[in-house]
Amino acid sequence: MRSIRMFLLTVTSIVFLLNTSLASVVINELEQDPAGDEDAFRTTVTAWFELYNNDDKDVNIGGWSLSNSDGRSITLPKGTIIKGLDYYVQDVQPKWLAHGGEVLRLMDASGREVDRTPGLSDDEDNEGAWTRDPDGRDTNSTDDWKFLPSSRGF
Ligand SMILES: [Ca+2]
Ligand SMILES: [Ca+2]
Ligand SMILES: [Ca+2]
Repeated sequence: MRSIRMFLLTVTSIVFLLNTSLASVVINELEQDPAGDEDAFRTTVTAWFELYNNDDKDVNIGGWSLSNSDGRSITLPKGTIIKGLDYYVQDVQPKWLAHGGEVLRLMDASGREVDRTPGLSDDEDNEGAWTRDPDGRDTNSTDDWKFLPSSRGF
């Protein structure tokens, strides 16, 4: 019995490791609360997030989707390519990213979750943004993330 359990544990670990190593594209940065009043009439404030490709090969992220902590999601247009070791920025409606405790999730075209952020909060109304530091760092730890001056698209 014990050896079967050990075997299953090992298989589970290997599958987990394979899954994590396959996820070359990660959510890399979030600007939840840019400078400016999101609630102003005809506000021009734009929230955004940035993806980063940890692999040196291009990845087709068309049909991939992102879900916010409200359960709303957006789908990236068909044919969207993120180049190797490069960035992809997507603007979203003001407050689409919650200012408090946002958990953003990234799903591939088959709906499989490939990345998620820890709960991140930004209500400073300035250019500070949460980012992986260095870019793309993914050890499944909150220590991967730092609140730094935004680096949109780089
Ligand atoms: Ca900010
Ligand atoms: Ca703001
Ligand atoms: Ca950046």
